[in-house]
Amino acid sequence: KSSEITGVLKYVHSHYVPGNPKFYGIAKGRNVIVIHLESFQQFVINRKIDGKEITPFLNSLYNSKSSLSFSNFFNQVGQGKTSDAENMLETSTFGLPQGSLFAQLGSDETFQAAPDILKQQGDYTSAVFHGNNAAFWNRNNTYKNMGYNYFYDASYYDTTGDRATGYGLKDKLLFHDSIQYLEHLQQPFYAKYITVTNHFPYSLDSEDVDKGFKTTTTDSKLVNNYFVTNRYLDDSVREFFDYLKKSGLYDNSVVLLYGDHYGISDSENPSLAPVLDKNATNWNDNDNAELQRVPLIIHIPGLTDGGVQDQYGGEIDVLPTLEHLLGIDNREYVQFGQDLMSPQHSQVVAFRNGGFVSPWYNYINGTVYDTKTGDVLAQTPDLMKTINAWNAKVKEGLSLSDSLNEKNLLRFYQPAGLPKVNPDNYNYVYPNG
Ligand code: GP9
Ligand code: MN
Repeated sequence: KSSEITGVLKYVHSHYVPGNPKFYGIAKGRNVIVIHLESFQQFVINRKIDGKEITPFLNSLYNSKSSLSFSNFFNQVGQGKTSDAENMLETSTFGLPQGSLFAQLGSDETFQAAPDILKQQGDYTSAVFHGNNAAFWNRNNTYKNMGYNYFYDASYYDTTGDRATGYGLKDKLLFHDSIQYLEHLQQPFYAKYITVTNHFPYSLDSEDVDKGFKTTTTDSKLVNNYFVTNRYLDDSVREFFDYLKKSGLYDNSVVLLYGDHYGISDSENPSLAPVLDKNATNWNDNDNAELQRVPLIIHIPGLTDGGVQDQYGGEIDVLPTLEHLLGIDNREYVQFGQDLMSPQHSQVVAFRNGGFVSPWYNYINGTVYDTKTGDVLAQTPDLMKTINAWNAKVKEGLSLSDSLNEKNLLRFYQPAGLPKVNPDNYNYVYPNG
């Protein structure tokens, strides 16, 4: 047992990169607000339909000099979808090769997770706000093992009639109706909002459709409707920011927004292609891989020299990046990602199925593509020396993360200042549930 955790520690310690001194600690002590943008993809950012922006507010955050925004940031989820994204952001370990880690292991797992790290290192109080039932993705159990203080699920809100869609309370209502709970949180807090309205099948009540917005007319109803719920999500976030500014919370907070995974599936991508000015003929695996980009925007009010960052990275890298912005030393923690702002950060981004993308080559289902041109490359011995080395590194990370999680190896390793979370310390109440 102890020998297995030793192997993991050896990997993560040699993989660790120090923060960028220019950004280390710039958000120390601030509230952290995470906004999980359901099914929201990068191609929507700054895109216009008939000359009009789809998501003007999110674009303004993305383009702001007060944000660190990432143009080559990829989702890395597997079958656990939303829950895999959450797991990567909370722990900087990968989801499982099959199924959802939350569902399969979340009830008994030892985590080194963001809510507990921030509690131990910065006296943070933590909460999740979500308009669906607590048991979905086994969140009710998993969050206790992550050290979340509070979980405001659907039972805290009126979700009757047209106040909810398929996955729960509409986003505008989630942001609005949760203010009463947010205002009671002790500062600094770590608060996560998991939105739901921009979820497949992207249906919206007519009262929520922005009448001034005209969507696409592709042959895919799904694609056309996707942009309509994108706009609704954009409005929801804008309204929440209005509140943050009015209440004064804005100035002493960091707001981190990210898309969890694709909204348009591979099979619909050819219908999407013309909207992206791409050619749908000969559409291939590499085109689908390139569309796995999702936004990551770390908005830090007061920052004046942020802006769009072009380095490659993925969801596994968010926690180390955030820790360094908050001035938290993560050297002794078991994390598979690296600070995106560190010049030493690796730009080879693993997918859960073992493929990877990078600024130079994409390796998808055994085929090597030139990232810039999309051309299939001949697998010469010279090229394959590089590809095989990266492939081995990617596989090593995934398989060590899997053995860490599947064998619950963090039971055997508590670094100084981070004692094991006791889930019995957390008791979530579900008032109307
Ligand atoms: C449900 C929501 C959706 O509560 O988070 O999860 P997904 O279907 O995207 O995995
Ligand atoms: Mn999701």
